[in-house]
Amino acid sequence: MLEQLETISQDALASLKDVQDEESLQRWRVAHLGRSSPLMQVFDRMGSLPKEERPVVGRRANEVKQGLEVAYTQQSEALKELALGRLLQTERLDVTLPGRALSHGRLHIATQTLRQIYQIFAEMGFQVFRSREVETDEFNFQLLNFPPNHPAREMQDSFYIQTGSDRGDDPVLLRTHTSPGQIHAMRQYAAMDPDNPPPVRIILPGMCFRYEQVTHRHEMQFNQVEGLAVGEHITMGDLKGTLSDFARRMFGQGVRSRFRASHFPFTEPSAEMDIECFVCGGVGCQVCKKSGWLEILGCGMVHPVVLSNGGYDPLRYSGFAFGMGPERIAMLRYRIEDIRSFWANDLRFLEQF
Ligand code: FA5
Repeated sequence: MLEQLETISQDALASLKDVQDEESLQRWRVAHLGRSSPLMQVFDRMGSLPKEERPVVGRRANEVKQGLEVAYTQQSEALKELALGRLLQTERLDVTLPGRALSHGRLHIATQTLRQIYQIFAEMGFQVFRSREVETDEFNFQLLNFPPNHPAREMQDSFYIQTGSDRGDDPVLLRTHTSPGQIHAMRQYAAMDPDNPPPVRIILPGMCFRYEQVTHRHEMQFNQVEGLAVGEHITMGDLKGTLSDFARRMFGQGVRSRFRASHFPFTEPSAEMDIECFVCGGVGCQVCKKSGWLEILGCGMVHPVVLSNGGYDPLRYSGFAFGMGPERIAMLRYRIEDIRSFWANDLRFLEQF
C-alpha cells in the first residue's frame, strides 16, 4: 500500500507539470484529488488493512494528499501569473498616446449678457431680486395699474394657464414682463418696517412669456431685466443719470443716449431710452431703420398707485423703474440679426460667443 501511495504521488506530480491552463488544472484536481481518484480509494480501503498497518499508511496517505494540495495551489498561482503576463503583453497601455481632448463648455450668450448687466448694476449698488415666473393677473396687471379690460393689456398677449369661473378676474398666467416683481419686492421690503420702509435698489432678471407672433425681433420667451429704485427724493434726474451711465458701461464710454416720451400704465412720466446707432454713428442705416437711434429699454417714475400697492406712501417716497431685454441688447452689441437664434440651440451660432 505504501508503494502504491508513492506511485500515486509521483504520477500526479509528473502529470501536473504538463498542466498549462486552468481547465486542465481542474481536470487534474478531479483525477488526483477527487472522490474517485486512486488516492481517495486508498483512504476507502483503509478499513480492510491489518490494524497495525493502518496508522502508518494513514499518515503517509495524508502526507501525499497535503503534498498534492500544495502542488495544486502552487500550480494554480503560477497559471494566474502566466495569464496576467499574457494579458499585460496583449493589452499593453500606451501612455504616450495623446488623451481625448475635453471640449470646454461656455455660458450661453443670453447668460453672458445677463451677467454683464448684473455686474454694471452691482457696481452702482443694485442687488438681484428673484421673482416668480408664474403670476396671477392681479400681480402681472392689476396692481401695476392695468385694470381688467384695460387696452394696454393688448400689447402683452398672454399665456393663461388657469382661468375658470372660480378665479374670476384673477386668472393665473406666465408673466409677460418682470414688472410684477416690483410689487413682490416692495411688499417684502416694506414688511421689514411698515412705518419706515427701507430704500429699494434692485434689479429683477428672468424669463418672460408672451403669446407673440414670432419674428426676427420677437420671441415668445425672452429675458428681461427690471430695475427698481425707491426712496425719498428720487427724481427723473436719477433715472436718466443711472441709465445713461449703464449705456456707457455696456456699449462704450462714447455712446450717446436719449429719452423719448412713452406710455406704461405703471410709470408716470414714462419714457423709452435709445442709444445712438453705433453702426452708422447716427447718420441713419438699415440697422437703425434710418433713424440714427436704437431703442434699448422702457422706463419711468414709479406710478403713485404702484408705490402704494407696494406699501410705500407716494407722498413721502418716489422711485424710478426700467425694463430691458438682454437678448435685444446682445443683438445690438454683436449685430445678431435674428432673435430666434438664441433658443434654436444651434452650436454653430452659440460657439461664436
Ligand atoms: C415692458 O415689458 C415693461 N414692463 C418695461 C418697463 C419696466 C417699463 C419698468 C417701465 C418701467 P416692453 O413691452 O417694451 O415693456 O418690454 C421691455 C423690453 O423687453 C423691450 O425693450 C425688449 O427689449 C424686450 N422684449 C419685449 N418683448 C419682447 C419679445 N417678444 N421678444 C424679445 N424681447 C422682448
